[in-house]
Amino acid sequence: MSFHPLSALLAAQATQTPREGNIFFPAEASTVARGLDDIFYFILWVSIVSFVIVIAVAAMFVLRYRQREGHREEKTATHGLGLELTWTIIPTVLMAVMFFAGFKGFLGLRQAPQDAETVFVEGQMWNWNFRYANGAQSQELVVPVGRPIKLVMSSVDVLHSLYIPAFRVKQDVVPGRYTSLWFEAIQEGTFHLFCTEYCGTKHSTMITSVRVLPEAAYQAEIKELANFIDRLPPVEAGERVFNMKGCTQCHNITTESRLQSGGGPGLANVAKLIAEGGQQKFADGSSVAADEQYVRESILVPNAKIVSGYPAIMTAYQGRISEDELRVLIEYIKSLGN
Ligand code: HEC
Ligand SMILES: [Cu+2]
Repeated sequence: MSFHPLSALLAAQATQTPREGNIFFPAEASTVARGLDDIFYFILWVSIVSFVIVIAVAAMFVLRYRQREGHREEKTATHGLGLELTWTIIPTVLMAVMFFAGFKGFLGLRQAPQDAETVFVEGQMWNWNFRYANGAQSQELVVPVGRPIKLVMSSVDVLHSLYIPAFRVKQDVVPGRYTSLWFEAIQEGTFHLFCTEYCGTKHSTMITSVRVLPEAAYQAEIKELANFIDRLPPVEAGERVFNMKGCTQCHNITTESRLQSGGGPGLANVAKLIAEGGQQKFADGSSVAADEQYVRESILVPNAKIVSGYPAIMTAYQGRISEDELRVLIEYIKSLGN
């Protein structure tokens, strides 16, 4: 508590206005962004100045003391106490400032404030799903401005990593455990949120937005997002579930296949089969009547029957989708045949 210069430096950071975006960084849109950027610029400038000094002195020595006619090695001093203290103490102080500022910033990033609101995040190849305290779900992250939010994150398949550049926060999302991060947005607007850990063919499409809204608009938005299954007609509600659960990453809603880009069959095919009372054919040569039960199984346990000509890459939704969601989703898929 008595490290005054540093406390002053850090306190000054907290009260300064956030910068606009520039060549290095997007706009500073969270409470921690300004402080983290200041440390970055501090380290950057220390590196630039030291680089110039070291190179300039080295170049000067190379020129001045090079071997040439009429010059011989002279006896010189072996020590220069003043010089040695200078080049030890100054870098040590600079390093200490970097360490303490960085360490304090790191602790601040790890410790979510007590009153932070929790939003659960589920990462999946290749989609994000956000769940709010009132039961709402969304595919874009919606948050209020000026209030701390804690993301508690897990993955249903492989390692992902959630990154919001404008907030300067990033954290791995790991199957089989929770990781978390927190932030407080200080600016309304829409910012990028994406996966920054290579997670398969369509990793680069695992991108969405964070929408920062005023408190009242945020409350209205998550209220609208909750209980939509009870409010909307099944097909409309089903379309929302379809978008939210990442189905769009691998399926067209027409008859067109996505096999070429690592996806699955166009879902209008199965819809047409259901409408005609047809059979779906599978990789092992068997077939089954296309109906609600088949679609249900295809979603919950996709590998039970593999559609002929496709790889078994669809992740199982068993345990990750409610009966209500499943019901409207199936209604929506059936409607694609029209
Ligand atoms: C990672 C890519 C991927 C995602 C995400 C995905 N699927 Fe699939 N899906 C496939 C593939 C590939 C097949 C074909 C192989 C098979 O039968 O498992 C398939 C098959 C299906 C079938 C059977 C289609 C037919 O013609 O018989 C249905 C229905 C289906 N998916 C629905 C969904 C729904 C609904 C979602 C979202 C909740 C979803 N899928 C998410 C890749 C995916
Ligand atoms: Cu990912």
